[in-house]
Amino acid sequence: NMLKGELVIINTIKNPILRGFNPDPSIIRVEDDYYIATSTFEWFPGVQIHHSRDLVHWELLTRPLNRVSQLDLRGVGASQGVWAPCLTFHDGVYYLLYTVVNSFYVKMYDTPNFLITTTDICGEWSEPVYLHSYGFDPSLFHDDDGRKYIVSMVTDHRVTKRYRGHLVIQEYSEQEQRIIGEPVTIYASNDIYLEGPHIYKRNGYYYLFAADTGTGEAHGQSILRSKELFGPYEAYPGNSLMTSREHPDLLLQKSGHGDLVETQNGEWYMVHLCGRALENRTEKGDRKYTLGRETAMQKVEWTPDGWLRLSNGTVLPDVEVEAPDLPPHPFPQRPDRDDFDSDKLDIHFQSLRVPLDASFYSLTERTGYLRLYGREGLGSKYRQSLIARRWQEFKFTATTCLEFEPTDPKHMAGLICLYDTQNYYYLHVTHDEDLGRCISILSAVNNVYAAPVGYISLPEHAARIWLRVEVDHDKLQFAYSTEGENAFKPIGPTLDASTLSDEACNEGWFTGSFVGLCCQDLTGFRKYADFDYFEYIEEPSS
Ligand code: 6LW
Repeated sequence: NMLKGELVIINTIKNPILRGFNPDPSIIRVEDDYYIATSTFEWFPGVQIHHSRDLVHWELLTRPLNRVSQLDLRGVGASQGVWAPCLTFHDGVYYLLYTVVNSFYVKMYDTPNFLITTTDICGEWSEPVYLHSYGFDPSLFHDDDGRKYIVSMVTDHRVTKRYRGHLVIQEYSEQEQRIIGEPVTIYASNDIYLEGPHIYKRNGYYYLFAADTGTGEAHGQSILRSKELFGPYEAYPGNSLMTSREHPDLLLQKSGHGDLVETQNGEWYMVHLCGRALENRTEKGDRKYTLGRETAMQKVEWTPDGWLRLSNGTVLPDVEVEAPDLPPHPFPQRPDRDDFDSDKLDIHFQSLRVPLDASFYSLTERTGYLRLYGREGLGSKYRQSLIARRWQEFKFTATTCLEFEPTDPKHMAGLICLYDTQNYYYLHVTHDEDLGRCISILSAVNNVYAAPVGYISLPEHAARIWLRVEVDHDKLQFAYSTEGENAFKPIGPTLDASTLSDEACNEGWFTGSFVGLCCQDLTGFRKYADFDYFEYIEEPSS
């Protein structure tokens, strides 16, 4: 870092650049602007797009799949939904390809792939064009002659019994809005499994850039090349050009699933997914990743013989990476507290599978409050009244204050830490036949439910109840107050936050943990809760 008078200019990229659940990054540059798209699975709106002008500072800009006509995830399971977007830009048009996984547990995976376009990345995107259901991780390549090709990863065992997965390429007709080419296999191997493919053309070579060896701790990034688009592709000597698989001590584990970008000044960078384990270890082991898979960036360079390598001269991803020669472009700091004064929900919130039903929430019925009308239970894969944001650091505190007058045990509202429909810790206000209005914790660990403190009655005069959660690595502690923000007292035991992780959750393993607000009313009488604010304060890890 350089010190210039009072102003500190940060000229280092600090990884991960997109913290918390932000996997499968795909990057483009459009003149001086950089955009990264990441996967969102069962969370709505679909696909996160972050923006930067210096590769150091990033801001969440938009989520393109924001209408039910484009994306309706009702019924999809945990970690299904939107996988691995591919963002490209050509002749003034932004193209986004993605998979919507409906089932992934049978031999015939149901993985329809779609394409949407726009000329304004922050504006409305088109309705989806259906491509095929032939595998996943589709990527669009715009060849110099104007033809377009889609390369995807195919795992259908009916097609080839010999391979766990292979990569196929097919021509796409923009005019006809459909695939027109027969699939041609451009990579197949029984040893190294490739996915998340992208094709680039440079100095007479087609490069096939793909993730290798799954998305866990053995993950890596491979590169192959050919003079012909349809191959044969020759592999980079030594295989993975980046991996942390032999180095469980590195901060950035699971590194792979990369995409490349060239700056205005001819420097090259690779974005890739990574994971930070709850505990740093020197040997491999059963480690948990509560923050899910995140996005990092490395500096790369082309060798004289036309291969790509990390600029640090190794295959290991760095935490601190030399920033490009671009003017610093920081974004304004976001407030920690959302007072719900706007008539729109803050961009950091997402809902499950579909948008909140307009008739089941309001930011205007009571000024300065989020009113959530109770809806389906937390196990529902259909219409929940729930908004949440990602955990982005190992240590954070989230606080809310609500007003809620439940009159039935099936009325609940409160503060939730959750991974999916089977894994959460829920501090909530509810009604008990003996105690009246009361507070309790519901915990779900792989569908096994517990109420670690039972029901604690709340004083009748207390209209406002403050709820708080403090997470510190694998420790999760709830607290509440009926006397204002300075009178919190812990409630319940310290809970095990590591159960909310990719590794611990049985149904899904691709997302990451969230914290948020929700309300249930199974009686159908639309009991509502008024939330005055939501505050999320994290402690950056070193
Ligand atoms: C992604 C694919 C993968 O689409 O995980 O393990 C999927 N492989 O590349 C979700 O991130």
